[in-house]
Amino acid sequence: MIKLYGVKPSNYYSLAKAILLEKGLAFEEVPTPPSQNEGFLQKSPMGKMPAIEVDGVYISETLAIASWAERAQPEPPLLPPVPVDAAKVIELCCHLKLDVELVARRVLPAAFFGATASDEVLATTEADLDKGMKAVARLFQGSPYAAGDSFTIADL
Ligand SMILES: N[C@@H](CCC(=O)N[C@@H](CS)C(=O)NCC(=O)O)C(=O)O
Repeated sequence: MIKLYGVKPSNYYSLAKAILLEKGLAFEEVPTPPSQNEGFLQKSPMGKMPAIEVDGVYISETLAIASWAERAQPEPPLLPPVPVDAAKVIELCCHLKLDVELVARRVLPAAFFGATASDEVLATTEADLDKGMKAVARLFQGSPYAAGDSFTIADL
């Protein structure tokens, strides 16, 4: 049985869970907060969630989990069959993760948890986010790689 480590408020945990659900793979959720404890670092080397366990092997990073799931359970596909199209879906995922989500994350504590962000952090985040959103918008123009006829990892 596949095990999914992490906790529900995490968007990345939800992403891994959605992949497993879409694939119809049976799994057990093991509530585990992110941690720098040795035990968790063996599952996820940065101490981040999610991680999954497959036959005693731990996999962290949601794109790695998606890559494993696509091969372990090809149906329903979450990547297009044509290699260049599959690469474009992954490209879109990378820009969403690295240039939008990871940038916006800088100000999440201020947005949701009562922390304060300096004017400098707010200004650089806004500028970087604008750039990231424009990059994603370019990839979306006329693109079948997300919000198209077939459901892909980029939709998730
Ligand atoms: N690149 C990672 C990101 C995972 C991630 O950032 N997880 C957050 C929760 S949403 C986390 O565990 N944060 C705790 C920490 O950074 O120590 C992935 O795609 O799985």
